[in-house]
Amino acid sequence: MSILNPPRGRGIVAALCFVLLLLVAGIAIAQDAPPPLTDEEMEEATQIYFDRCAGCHGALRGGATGPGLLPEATLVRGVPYLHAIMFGGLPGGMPDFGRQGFLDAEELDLIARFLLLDPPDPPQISMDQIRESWQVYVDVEDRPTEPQHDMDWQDFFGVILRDMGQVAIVDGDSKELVTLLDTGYAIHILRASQSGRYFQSIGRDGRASLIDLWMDPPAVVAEVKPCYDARSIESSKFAGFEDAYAIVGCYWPPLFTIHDGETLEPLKMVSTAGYERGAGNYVPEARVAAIVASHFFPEWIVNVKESGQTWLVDYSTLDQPGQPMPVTMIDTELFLHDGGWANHRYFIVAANALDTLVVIDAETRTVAANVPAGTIPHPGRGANWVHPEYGPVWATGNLGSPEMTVVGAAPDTHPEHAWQVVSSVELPFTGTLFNKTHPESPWVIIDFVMSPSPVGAATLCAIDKVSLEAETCWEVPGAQELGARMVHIEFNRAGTEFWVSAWGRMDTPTFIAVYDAVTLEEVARVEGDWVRTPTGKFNAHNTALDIY
Ligand code: DHE
Repeated sequence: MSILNPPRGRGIVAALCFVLLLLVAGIAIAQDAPPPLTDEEMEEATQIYFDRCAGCHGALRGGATGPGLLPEATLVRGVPYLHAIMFGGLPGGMPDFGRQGFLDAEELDLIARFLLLDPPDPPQISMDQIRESWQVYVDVEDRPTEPQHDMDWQDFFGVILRDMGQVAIVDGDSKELVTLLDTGYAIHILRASQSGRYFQSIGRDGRASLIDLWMDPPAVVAEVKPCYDARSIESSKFAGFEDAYAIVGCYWPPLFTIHDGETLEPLKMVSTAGYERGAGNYVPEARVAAIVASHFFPEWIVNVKESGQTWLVDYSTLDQPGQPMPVTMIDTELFLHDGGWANHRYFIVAANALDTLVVIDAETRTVAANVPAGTIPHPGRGANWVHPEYGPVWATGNLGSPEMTVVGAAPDTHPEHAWQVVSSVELPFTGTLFNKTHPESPWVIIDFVMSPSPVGAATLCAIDKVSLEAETCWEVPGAQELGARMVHIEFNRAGTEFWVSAWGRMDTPTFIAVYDAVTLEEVARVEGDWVRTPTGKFNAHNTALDIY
């Protein structure tokens, strides 16, 4: 294990010079008339854009996490500029698609030319289409009434194999593969039902799958595809409604759908297109970002990115035909993205492009505070612990600045620190996507997966929960050699170990590194031919009970 002292200042200066050069070059090579694309090129470019770019820049290219890419912005830059940015990436989180080998020179050129044209209209969807996509593979009455195997299913990890379109169920104890399941394209997240029995997965292609962990082996028991592009899924968790419903949050079309929790039967679809908070501009592409299930009311907290609103969607009347489904809209902030519970009461969501955290009090159903974070905060779900001086705190990493932002999170017991940044922990790299902790570990572990430096992307840091310093950072052996980035931390049920994925290319198996949660020694590697493009991992127990 080694402490790293990378030349951060020099890296930033070099990156700024690169951008400056490109800007100058962009002005020099600006072009007026967009070059034509054939029908085949248009089809290919639309698909690549949808798969690789729409998440950050929007299907309609209006911008959100990344800048808008409409012709008025792209024409003044020109093809070589756009090509260079897509090849090499940018420090604020723009991936280096070319350097990583995800897009070749021809594809980069095609996308650059595509970006000079008006965006094509993406397709809409109807309830009939959603119903047609719905499949129940194992009827509820044919499912087991108790676990059919002896393994500790509450300590199962659902591991996303992103580009394989698969979820691996891995035993947290033996670290053996239990089963491999086919799911949607580029699976994004898993969530667990309140009982922990079911994992729900959502793919970028909008395909939602329900995985029953009690079956031997665990299996996909139902599927539905309510949209073409999605990032979020959650189940109902309020007492009396455990496992009863599921909600899917879509990017395109911009909507959410509600499903039966045990069959995924589609019950409702609600558009989120609407008017932006404040300015009141109409936003046709107001996408659904993070969703969490309240424990205070039978409702989901649904964040609508481009209109800057948080909707409280009440599911208590869904089983009463003819009754209204109340939706309460709160004006919050533009560009809401990901977030998690603080102190099990406050949902903190990053308005990432505004460098702000919005705190929503789930008990009073109001905005408790807006907190300034670092540059482009990206919490995943964040990290919770009790600090001896500041009391309960919650922390996020930042994509664009080398720091972890720690926020006081207990207005009742520590009002003087509540919703204040009590520490900005200095880190060696930018590019953080995720941090995580567990009550049993003295550390908050943080990644730098989007660091433009290969060393940074292969590095993890452990931050002492008391001193609030990055006590130790280490480059994970073997990651760089495999061209892999260390991403997403998850603890086991007991909190004695944490797992981190080495996210590499589809053609090469990588590994998941397992560390002792106290000594930080690497204790195991999950390996095998099946370990390809692992990203997020979700422990059934910790995910069901929001332990992070
Ligand atoms: Fe994610 C969470 C959106 C890129 C892995 N990601 C989320 C959430 C949103 C989101 C809205 C919160 C869901 C919730 O809690 O309900 N992610 C986006 C994007 O729009 C973005 C920036 C670009 C895109 O095209 O998708 C994006 N995300 C990525 C990645 O590149 C990652 C690393 C790998 C991948 O899947 O492509 C990635 N995102 C994750 C993971 C989580 C996540 C693992 C859940 C973290 C957790 O611990 O809960």
